[in-house]
Amino acid sequence: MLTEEQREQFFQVGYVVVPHIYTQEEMEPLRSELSEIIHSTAARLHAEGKISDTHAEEGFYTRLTRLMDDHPELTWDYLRAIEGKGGGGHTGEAMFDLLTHKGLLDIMAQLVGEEIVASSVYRIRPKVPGLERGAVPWHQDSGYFASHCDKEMIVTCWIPLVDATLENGCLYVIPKTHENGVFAHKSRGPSGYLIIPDADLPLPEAEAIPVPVPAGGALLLTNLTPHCSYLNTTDTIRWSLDLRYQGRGAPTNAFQTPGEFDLNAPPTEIACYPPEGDFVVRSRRDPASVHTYRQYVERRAMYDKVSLPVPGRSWEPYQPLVEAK
Ligand SMILES: O=C(O)CCC(=O)C(=O)O
Repeated sequence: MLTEEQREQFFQVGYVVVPHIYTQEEMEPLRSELSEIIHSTAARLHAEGKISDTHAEEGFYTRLTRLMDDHPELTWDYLRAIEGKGGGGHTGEAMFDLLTHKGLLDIMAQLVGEEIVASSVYRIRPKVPGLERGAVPWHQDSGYFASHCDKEMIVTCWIPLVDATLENGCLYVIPKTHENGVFAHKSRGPSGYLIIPDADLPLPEAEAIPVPVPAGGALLLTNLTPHCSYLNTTDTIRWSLDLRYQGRGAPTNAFQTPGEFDLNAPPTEIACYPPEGDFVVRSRRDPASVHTYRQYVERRAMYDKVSLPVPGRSWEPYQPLVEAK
């Protein structure tokens, strides 16, 4: 549970670090699930004649690096396999166990109340040394959500599976800037990230704070807290999860099918991120509404098959400033 001081820091400063949520043993099944995905992807690429060495002798913190070093053009084959197809995300049982971990949900209840919906926007990030996509530019998570949700609280739980340090690419935050709404984001193109350009950052970047987090601990952020991360300069992979939770009062599609999506519905009925399926992880009022593992997998798969628009937000393309000669 959060202390009163930690809870206060979260709401007043926009972030807080909780040093222990998952034990090493609790994280191990997900590591195994991900290792198996890497193994089967490498085996498939080998069978297709695309790679000659599957680096089977390497472990969880180095194997992807070797595979990507050999064949950078296959980077997305691995990333897609790990992240899950389309909007579905990885839906292994170990992932579900971490998403619904009692200790984590007890903390979420302190921030969003006892009726908790897991945002479908959760990610698994293997920040491979030197991988350009590993560096995530300044943004607020609300930059990715529909604008009618800007005033809702959606908590990001950023959880490293290894100690996150300055060297391997921990997150940076800008404290006390989460009460000023959503800053202008720009789009970096179809596969790229959103970015708040330097000139629009609420503080000089130099005043941002790096936030190291021990393995299994969490950095909790509001959806309006600006954050970013830089390249991993070590020789091992910085694995992390980012999970998101909201109260049931915030717009959600946890009780809809993609076929029921209606762009003209009242905003309260349009999920903050409609292309993916939210799911209920705790309800004191209606325990029967909590999605089981099988229901969660079905919901995620259902949304995988469709492509729904995010209403009300279209950011301009990003034009980097070109220095005058
Ligand atoms: O893991 C990272 O490096 C970036 C994560 C992030 O930006 C997020 O969770 O919103």
